[in-house]
Amino acid sequence: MNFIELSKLFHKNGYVYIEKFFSTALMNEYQDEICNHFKEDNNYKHDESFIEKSKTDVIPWFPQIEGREKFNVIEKNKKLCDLTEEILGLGWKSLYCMVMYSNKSSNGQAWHQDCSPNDDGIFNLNRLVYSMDINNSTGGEVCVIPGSHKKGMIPRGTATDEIEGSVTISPLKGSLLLLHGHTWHKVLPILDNVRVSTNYRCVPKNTPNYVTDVAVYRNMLFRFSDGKILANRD
Ligand SMILES: O=C(O)CCC(=O)C(=O)O
Ligand SMILES: [Fe+2]
Repeated sequence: MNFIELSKLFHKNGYVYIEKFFSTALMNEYQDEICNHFKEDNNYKHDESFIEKSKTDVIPWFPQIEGREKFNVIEKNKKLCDLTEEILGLGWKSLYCMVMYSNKSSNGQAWHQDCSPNDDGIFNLNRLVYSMDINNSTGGEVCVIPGSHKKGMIPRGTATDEIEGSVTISPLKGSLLLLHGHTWHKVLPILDNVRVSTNYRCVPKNTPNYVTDVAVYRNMLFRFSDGKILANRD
């Protein structure tokens, strides 16, 4: 695995997808821990108006805040840290680990950017870890627009309008998707399975911790900290 080449691909396309980054044994441990947690609590944490307007049907969980130490293993993984440094440079920092859980037959996530693209240098990096296979029978594949991290704000439209040039990624168990926060991306509807992904978000040096507080959807700007629609775009 050549980290310099992977970093070049990331900066060119706004994402890079790598299979077999993590062992199956580790992925099984993650998947079990996550599924056990959601067996007890799979209520939506976002309010109804956000779910309706964003067409985002996902339940976030921040296990490290609850002291779940297993989730430190990937954050400290040397290979992941070295690749992150190759991409973001010295002085990058972890933000948090966010598990995303979706029930069967739920909507996935509409097209969005995780943060405002107004300043090229201010962005988050999603380090998405997949502890299960995701494909066209489970649903929940990830769609990205290559190079869109350099194209400014995602075009206005309804939450679900299609965008030309989309590439669909079907992540395998053990894979890693590094995704620039300005890249236009979405998650397809979930079919006959629950869907789990774990995101180790991080940022380059001198980036504010709240960088992902306002996400950009085709139909609105949404602020998570107080659950407010900051602007309508449709
Ligand atoms: O769960 C995924 O595959 C992608 C989720 C996403 O949009 C994100 O973490 O920013
Ligand atoms: Fe996202």
